Amino acid sequence: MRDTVVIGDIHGCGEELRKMFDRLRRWAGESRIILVGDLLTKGPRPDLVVEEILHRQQLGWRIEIVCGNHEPRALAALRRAGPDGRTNDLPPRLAEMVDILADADLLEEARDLLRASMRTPFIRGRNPHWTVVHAGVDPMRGFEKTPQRLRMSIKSAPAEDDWWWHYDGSDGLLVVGHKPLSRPLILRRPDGRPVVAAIDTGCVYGGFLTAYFIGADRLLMIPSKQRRQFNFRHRTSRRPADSAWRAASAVQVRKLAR
Ligand SMILES: [Mn+2]
Repeated sequence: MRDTVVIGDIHGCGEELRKMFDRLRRWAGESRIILVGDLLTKGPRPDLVVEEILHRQQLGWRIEIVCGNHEPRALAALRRAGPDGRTNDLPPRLAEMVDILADADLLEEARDLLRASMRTPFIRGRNPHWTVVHAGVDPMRGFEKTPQRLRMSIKSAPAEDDWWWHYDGSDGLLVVGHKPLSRPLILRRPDGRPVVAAIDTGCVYGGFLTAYFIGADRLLMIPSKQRRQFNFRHRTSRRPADSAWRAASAVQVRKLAR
């Protein structure tokens, strides 16, 4: 089966990524798999994330990585750590990531993956017209005029509307991660077509690792093995009355059969 499958923020959750890839085996040969960014930081198994991606690529899987806001940070830390993985002048969480990668002898491979992602600010396709980008767009400016820095990092303050309610839809379907939600959010146009798919479901905070199939308009969710944390904002803001979009109910977003 051919499709384009987008996987949300992994954040060092290697075991969950391995499960996801196992479940994607029947699509992998012909499909395009896009990781939405934020691969290695925060979580316990950045080494397994690197191994899994390389292993599947060696099997011929087409896996592409869009740059998240954590990619430049992680790459800078790896560069500073040098070939021996020195961590003395790094913040603790990045030092831990470097240590884990150094123990697994994957420093160079991790650097190569991050460098490749930095050359991929977003990925676009047709039928339907879609764009995968890490965080989103400034709805006032539209995709083209939103600076890349903001496309990688836009997030509403607690009292603000999330950007997706005010996005005008002119850049087609946007598939994004970055803001952890307790459930994936699919916004639909009045005719039912999807216009936003937000698929960071906080795997590293004990939520899920979520994949969205663009062609099939379906979700696949892998439960996290991480400790459940409740200190992240996990809901979208209320739908403003002037938004043209509706959040799809659970019935409207079908998951793939197991
Ligand atoms: Mn992010």
